[in-house]
Amino acid sequence: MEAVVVRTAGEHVQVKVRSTGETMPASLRGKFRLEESDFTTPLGVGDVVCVRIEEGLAVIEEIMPRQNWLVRLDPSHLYRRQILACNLDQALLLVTVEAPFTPLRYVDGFLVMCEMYGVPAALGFSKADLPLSAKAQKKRQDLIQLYQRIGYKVISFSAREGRGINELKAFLRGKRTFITGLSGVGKSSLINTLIPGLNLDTQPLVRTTQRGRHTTTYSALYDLPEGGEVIDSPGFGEFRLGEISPQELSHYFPEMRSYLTRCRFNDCLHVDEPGCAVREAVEQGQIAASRYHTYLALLQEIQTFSEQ
Ligand SMILES: Nc1nc2c(ncn2[C@@H]2O[C@H](COP(=O)(O)OP(=O)(O)O)[C@@H](O)[C@H]2O)c(=O)[nH]1
Ligand SMILES: [Mg+2]
Ligand SMILES: [Zn+2]
Repeated sequence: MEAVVVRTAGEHVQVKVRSTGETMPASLRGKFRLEESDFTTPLGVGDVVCVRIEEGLAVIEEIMPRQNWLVRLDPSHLYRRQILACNLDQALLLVTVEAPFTPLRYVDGFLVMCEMYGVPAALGFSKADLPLSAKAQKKRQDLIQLYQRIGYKVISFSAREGRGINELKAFLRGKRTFITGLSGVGKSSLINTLIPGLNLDTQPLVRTTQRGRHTTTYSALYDLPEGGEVIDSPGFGEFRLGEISPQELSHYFPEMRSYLTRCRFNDCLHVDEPGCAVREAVEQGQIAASRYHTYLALLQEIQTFSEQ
C-alpha cells in the first residue's frame, strides 16, 4: 500500500495511508538503516513509501524515488546528512529582524540550500504588527527590497493581526510548502492561523534574550483547508551545506550568475583574483555587500569541510 510520511521525530515516523486516509505509526526495516547510514534517518516528511500493515503498525518496505529534497549537514555529526523534507513544490523561510534576530547569513544559507536542490524559495517576514524602532523598521524594508530585487518572492505578514495572510494563502494554495525559520519566528502560529482548529503548541520568547524556545521537536505535514500542504519544522539553527564544491557556490547566488562569465579567470572563486567581475559588481553596489559576505563565509566553510 502506498503511504506518505507525515511526521518524523528522529526514528519515530508516522505515515498517512493513501487509500484510507488513516495516519499510523510506522517502522523502518533494518535494511534502510544500513543502506543509507550516512543519513541521520533514511527518510523525510513528504516521502512516498510502500507499506505493509501489521497490527496497527505500517512496516515500510520501500521508499519511492524522490522528485526533490532538502538536505543539510547534521550539526551533531561531522559527516552525516539530515533530510529536512522531500517532494516539495516550494520552501518558505520565516524571517524576523528582532524578537528573535535572524542573521542574514542564516537567510542566505537557506536560499543557497534551496538553489542547490532546485526548490523554489520564498521569504516570509513575520510579526508585521510588532512596533519596531525606526532603525529596525528601515532594516526590515531594506531586506524585503534586497531579496525582491534578486527575484525571490517576499511576503510581509502578521499571524496575530491577519495582515498579509491572504497573500500567503494564495502563495500556499495547492502546493506542498516546507516552512522553516529560527525558533520563535512564528511558524506554528502561522500554521494555526491557516488551519483553524489545529492548535499547535506555541511558546513565548525567552524574555531576556528575545530568543525562541524549541517547542516543535518534529517535522510534520498538515493539509490546508483550501488545498495544498504545509510542513512545520523545528527551528533549525543553521543550514550547513554538504556535497558542494567551491566552484559551484556562486551559481547558487542568482544575482552573481550574469557576472560569472566575465571574470578574467574561468576558475575564479571571486575572493582576491585580479579581474573579478563579481567583486567589481559588489564595489559598484550591483551585488549587495551582505550577500557577498555570506558567499565568502560559505566558501570558507566548504573549503574547510572538504579538507577534513
Ligand atoms: N506580535 C506577534 N507575535 C507573534 C506572531 N506570530 C507568533 N508570535 C509570537 O512569537 C512566539 C513564538 O511563536 P511560535 O509560533 O511558537 O514560533 P515557532 O517557534 O517558529 O513555531 C509566540 O509568543 C507567539 O505568540 C505575530 O504575528 N505577531
Ligand atoms: Mg513551532
Ligand atoms: Zn570572479
